[in-house]
Amino acid sequence: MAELTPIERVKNESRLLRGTLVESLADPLTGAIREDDTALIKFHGSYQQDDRDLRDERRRQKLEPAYSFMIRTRLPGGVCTPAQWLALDEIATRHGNGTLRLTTRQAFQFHGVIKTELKTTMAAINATLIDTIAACGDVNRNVLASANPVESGAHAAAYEWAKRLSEHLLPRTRAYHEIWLDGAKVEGSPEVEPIYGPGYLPRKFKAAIVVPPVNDVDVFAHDLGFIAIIEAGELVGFNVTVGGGMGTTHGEAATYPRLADVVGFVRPEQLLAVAESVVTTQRDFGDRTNRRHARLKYTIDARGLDWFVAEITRRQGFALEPARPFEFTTSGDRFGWTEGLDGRWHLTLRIESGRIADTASGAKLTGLREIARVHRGDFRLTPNQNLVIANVEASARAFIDALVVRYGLDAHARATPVHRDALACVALPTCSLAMAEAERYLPSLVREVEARLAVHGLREEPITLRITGCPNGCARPFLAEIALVGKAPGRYNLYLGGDGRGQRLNVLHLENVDEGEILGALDSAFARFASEREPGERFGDFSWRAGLVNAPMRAVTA
Ligand code: SRM
Ligand code: SF4
Repeated sequence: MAELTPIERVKNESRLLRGTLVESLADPLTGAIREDDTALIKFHGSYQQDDRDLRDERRRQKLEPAYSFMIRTRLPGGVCTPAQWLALDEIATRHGNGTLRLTTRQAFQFHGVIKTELKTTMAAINATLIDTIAACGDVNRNVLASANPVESGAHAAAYEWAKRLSEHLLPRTRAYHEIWLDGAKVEGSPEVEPIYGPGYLPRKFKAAIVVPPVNDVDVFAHDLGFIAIIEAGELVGFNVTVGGGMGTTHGEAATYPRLADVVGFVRPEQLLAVAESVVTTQRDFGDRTNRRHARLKYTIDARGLDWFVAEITRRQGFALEPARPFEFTTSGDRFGWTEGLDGRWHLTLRIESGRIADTASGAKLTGLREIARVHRGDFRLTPNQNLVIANVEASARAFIDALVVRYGLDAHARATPVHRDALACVALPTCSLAMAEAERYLPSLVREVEARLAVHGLREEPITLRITGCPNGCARPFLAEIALVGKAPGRYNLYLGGDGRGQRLNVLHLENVDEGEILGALDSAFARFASEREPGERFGDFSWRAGLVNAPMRAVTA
C-alpha cells in the first residue's frame, strides 16, 4: 500500500494543530519556524515566506533567507465594516509591508510580517472581530458569495448562507485561541474535531455560493458550489456543484483543471447537511498518499460521479432533487454604481491585482482610509480582487465620488474592459511557488495587449485576461479567454478559449513562450477576430470556431 504523505503524520501528531508552534515562535535564533510547524501554521491562516528578490544576495552574504509571514483572513462573502477596514489598514501599516492585498477569495492578505511580530499581529486582527482560522490548510477555506449582496433578497441570503457554511465547517480545536490569543489551555475531556477528525482533510477544500446571472465567484472552479435558484423573486434552493479545481503541475498529465459537475438541487435548509456529507466523503476517500492527487476532483474521477452522489446521499439521508435551469451571462464584476432594492447604492471599484498601497501612481491606501472614516455602510471584497463600497445613502454618493477621484481610485471609469477585468495572482517576490512574474507584470502586459486590440479596433472589447506565476491557478486562469501561466522567468504557456462566463476551460495554444511570441500570437488572433467574427461573438468563442484552439471542449451546460 502506498505510504501516507509526510503532512499526514504532522497533522495527526499535532494535537489538533498545536504542534510546536509556541516553541517555534519563541526561538530567537532564527526568523523561521520549525519545518513541521510551517505546515500547521497554514491552518491558523499564515504562511512562512521569504523575499525572493533578496534570496541570492542573502545567500552570498551567508545570511538566512529574509523570512516573513503572510497572513490571510477568513471573511465569508468578503464583508467588513469601515471600523474593521481602518483597523486592518493600521495593522498592515504597522506590522506588514504597508499594503493590503484583496484576494481572489474575498479575503485580505498581509505580507511581510516578521516572526517577532506575528503573535501581536494575529491578535490585532482577531481584535477586529475578523479571524484567520482555516484561511489556509487542509480544511474548508474562506467561503465565497456573490458580491453586492444587499442588492436583492437572494444576494443577502447567499451571504448569510456563506457565513453559516463557513462557521459549520470551521475546525473546533482551541489551538488558535491558545497560541495567538493566550486563551486558557483545554483541560479535562479531550477535544474532538467532529467533522474533520485529527487528520483534517487530505487537501484544501473550497466552497462558493453564487447568484446568477453573474458568475463572479467562478462557481465551477470550486470543490463545492451552490447556485441560487430564484423563482418568482424568492430563493427556493440551490443547485449543487462538486469537483471543480484549477491546480495543475506542468508536465504531469495526471493533474488537470476540472469544472465542477452539477449534481442536483437542494432546499436551503438542506445546504449544511449536503456540505457536510461532501466534506466527510472527501475526508474518508480523498487520496492521502499523493498531494498532487488529493483534491476532491480526483476523488470523484477515481471513483465515478455516480458513486460519489450515492455516497453523499447515504451520508446525508436524503436524495438530491433534479437540478433546475440556471443561466450565467458573465463572470467577473459589475463596476460602478448600482442601486439596491432598498434604495441604497453600491460602488464597485477596480483594484488592480487587489493590491492597495500608496505608490507613485496613487494613494489608494490613504484614499480608502479617508473613505472608511466617513462611510456609514460597509465594504465588500469581490472574488475578483476588487472592492465594493456598499450600502451608501444616495445623499453620500457625490462625496464618495469626489474621494474616489481625488485618490485615483476611479480606474473602473477609465480602464478598458480588458484592463478592468484582468486578474493576476501575487507571484514574485513573496510566493514560494512562483516560476514567473504575475502581479508585477500585469500593468505592462495589459498596456501591450491594449495596444494590439486598439490596432484592430477592439479597444472596447470585453475579453477576460488572467495571468499566474505558475500552474497552481490562483487567479483561476484556466477559465479565462486569454491566460498566461508562468513556466520560467519571462516565459509562459498561453491558453485561449474560456467563455467569459466561467463555464468552459481554455486550451493550451503556445507552450513556454516569451512576451514577443505571446503578443505576436495575440496580434494575429485579434486581426482574424476583427475581420471574421460573427455579431456579438466573444473572443473566447471565436477561438474555438476559428480553430485557434483544438482539443476536446470541456464546458458545463445548464
Ligand atoms: Fe492560491 C498556493 C495565493 C487563490 C490554487 N496560493 C498559494 C500560495 C499560498 C503559495 C504557497 O502555497 O506557498 C500563494 C501565496 C502567494 C502570496 O505570496 O501571497 C497563493 N491563492 C493565492 C491568492 C492570494 C491569489 C491572489 O492573487 O489573490 C488567493 C488567495 C485566496 C484566499 O483568500 O484564500 C489564491 N489559489 C487560489 C485559487 C482561486 C480560488 O480559490 O478561487 C486557486 C485555484 C482554485 C483551486 O484551488 O483549485 C488556488 N494556490 C492554489 C494551489 C493549487 C491547488 C491545487 O489543487 O493544486 C496552490 C498550491 C498548493 O496548494 O499546493 C496555491
Ligand atoms: Fe503563487 Fe502560483 Fe498561486 Fe501565483 S498561481 S500565487 S505563482 S502559487
